Amino acid sequence: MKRPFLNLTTILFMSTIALVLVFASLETQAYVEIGSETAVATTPIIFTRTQTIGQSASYGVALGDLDNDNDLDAFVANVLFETALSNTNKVWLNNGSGQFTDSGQSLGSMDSYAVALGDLDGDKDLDAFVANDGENTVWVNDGQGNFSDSGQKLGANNSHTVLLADVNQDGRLDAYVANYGQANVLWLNDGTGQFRTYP
Ligand SMILES: [Ca+2]
Ligand SMILES: [Ca+2]
Ligand SMILES: [Ca+2]
Ligand SMILES: [Ca+2]
Repeated sequence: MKRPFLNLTTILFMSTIALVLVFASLETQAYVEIGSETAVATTPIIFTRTQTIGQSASYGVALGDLDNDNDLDAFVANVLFETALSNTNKVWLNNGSGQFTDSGQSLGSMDSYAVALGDLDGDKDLDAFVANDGENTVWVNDGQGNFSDSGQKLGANNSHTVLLADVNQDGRLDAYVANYGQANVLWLNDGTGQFRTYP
């Protein structure tokens, strides 16, 4: 009787070899992909200095489209450092290519350490909550990047930073203010940009 060309042992041996080759292929492919990611990750990221912006003692900055022209502008929080420097906060407008010009506004005269941008009054433009050494202030945007003082004087602490988030899930941005050497304060927004402490 003629023996089959491939017996069971041969088939098992060849299957094992095939599996080894498949896994070797997968491993090689994975190595190449990981190698590619490594190559991307090690590509140097180079920043180029293009512009000096203002000459104040600045402690904080937030970026957002303040004048609704689809580019990111800057709201800068300043403190009084030397008499030659202004401590008023500044709004710098982007020309769309990353070049900033002074909007000409001088917003407040307190020592400001931080600013957070968000639509605090629900009219679709970005307003500003400024953390000061003293009372915190809220600045309302007219939609063109021009800000006016809401008149609120929130707390009297040495506030160093502020974050905006809807902490009580009512659809309105609230403010978490971090104070230096004093208790931090949570301010709840009534939806019109008016804040009260919690609870
Ligand atoms: Ca803009
Ligand atoms: Ca607004
Ligand atoms: Ca507004
Ligand atoms: Ca809220």
